[in-house]
Amino acid sequence: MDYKLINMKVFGDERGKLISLEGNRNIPFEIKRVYYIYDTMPDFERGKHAHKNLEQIIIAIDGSCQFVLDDGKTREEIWLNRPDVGLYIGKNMWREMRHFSYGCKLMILASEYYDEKEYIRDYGKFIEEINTSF
Ligand code: T46
Repeated sequence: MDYKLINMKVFGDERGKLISLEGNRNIPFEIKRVYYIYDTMPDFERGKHAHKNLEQIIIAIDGSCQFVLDDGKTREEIWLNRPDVGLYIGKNMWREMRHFSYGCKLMILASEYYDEKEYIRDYGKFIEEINTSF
């Protein structure tokens, strides 16, 4: 399973907390794109796709949600609920996002520019791709 949770260094004092994210330093790739997701209601699910050529770090800046991660052989559930923990997801990993808390805000750092062509949005095709490329 090509994913891991990364604990970010927190600079905290009586004024509050600050976390710095730097490409090729505490983020294990060059950051080409940043996007964020908010206002997703608890009954809705997102994701349900894989990427052929994309690495990402996802941080729950506020609130929580669950990620289902699947490499075609194993399926695991991860809760994201801390602004100081980033979820790294490598290439060829199916992901689903669900159980969004009210007010959940996710910030995502991506290794590539947006390219719809490199999404695999069909689970059957994902399994086919995994079996043909390995
Ligand atoms: C992922 C999870 C965690 C763009 O035009 N540019 C972008 O950079 C992105 C990310 C999306 N879009 C468009 C494509 C769709 O028309 O925004 C719309 C919603 O995207 P999508 O349905 O793919 O959103 P999610 O939340 O299902 O998935 C997103 C990312 O697409 C995906 O890479 O890993 O968040």
